[in-house]
Amino acid sequence: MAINNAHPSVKQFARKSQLLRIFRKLKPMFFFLAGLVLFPQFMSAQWNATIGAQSQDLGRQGLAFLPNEIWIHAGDSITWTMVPAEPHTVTFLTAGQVIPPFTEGCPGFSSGSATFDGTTCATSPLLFQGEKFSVVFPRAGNFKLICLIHRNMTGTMHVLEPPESLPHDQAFYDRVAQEQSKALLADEDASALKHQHPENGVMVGNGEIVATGGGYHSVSVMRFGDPEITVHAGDTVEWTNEDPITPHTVTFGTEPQDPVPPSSNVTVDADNARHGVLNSPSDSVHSGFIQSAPQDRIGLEQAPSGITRFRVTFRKPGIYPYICALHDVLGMKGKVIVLP
Ligand SMILES: [Cu+2]
Repeated sequence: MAINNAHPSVKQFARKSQLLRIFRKLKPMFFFLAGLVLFPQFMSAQWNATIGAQSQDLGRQGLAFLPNEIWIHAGDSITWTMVPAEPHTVTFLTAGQVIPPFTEGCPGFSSGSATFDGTTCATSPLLFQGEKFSVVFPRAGNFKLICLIHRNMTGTMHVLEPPESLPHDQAFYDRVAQEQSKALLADEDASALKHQHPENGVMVGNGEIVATGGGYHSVSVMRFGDPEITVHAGDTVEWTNEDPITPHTVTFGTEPQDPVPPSSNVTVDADNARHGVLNSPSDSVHSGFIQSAPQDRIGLEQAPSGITRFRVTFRKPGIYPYICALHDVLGMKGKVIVLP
């Protein structure tokens, strides 16, 4: 039928049915767009954040969720990407849950992604450089984020109901992450040079805790202050950990299976410092964890003072290499040269 020559009502009908056909074709798209306008909660967003920062020589580690405070809508997800060589976890415990050891998870681990609404804990396994972990937050709430390995590495995720507006966009968080990462790595207070040490004294790491509105960051210098020190036979060298949280070890010879306790040939001096004696460069001695005391909290039993010092007396000349059993992969190694 030639529509142009047809009766007006026939033309109208043809146009209507044409429109109807177009509408039918576009109907799914139309309802989808209308749905997004009327119910924005169905349009879940995906946010990005990073974990950790490090200096080029790996010696300075920013132990931090960057940024550590993010506002999102219920239904949104956040993907964390690992920057440093030092491993971390992305962990959301339930309110009041006792922090479990990282080897056990909370208990167990989610691989790749998890959902967290505050009722059941969720944790990634140890995450290594370049790995990602995503968490979907289906319900509104304010949720604390922790790393199971590092104390004072915390954050807060604010999950809001969709009618509430979000204060920041992804570009803001990217900028904050970059600035905080730079600030942590540039922190001058966490510097070996600022601290005075007695003769034959070696600093074993150093660090600082930084608070933000969302929680804590910390920076740790994973290095021996004087990586090479020269003494004489009969001298004693003293190592002191000045990091507020990170444990380190001073390990000569064979590395023990469990790095936490000292080796059996270590005694304790009157001032609570651990002490070992080496008769030859082929002997082994291990400090165990030397670490500052955990932070005290009112209402909880006070923590005992930390065991932060380790001394070694060198009986014979020689070259004595040593490592921190926890951070040697980051380059935390030293050497004692013992002259006659
Ligand atoms: Cu260490």
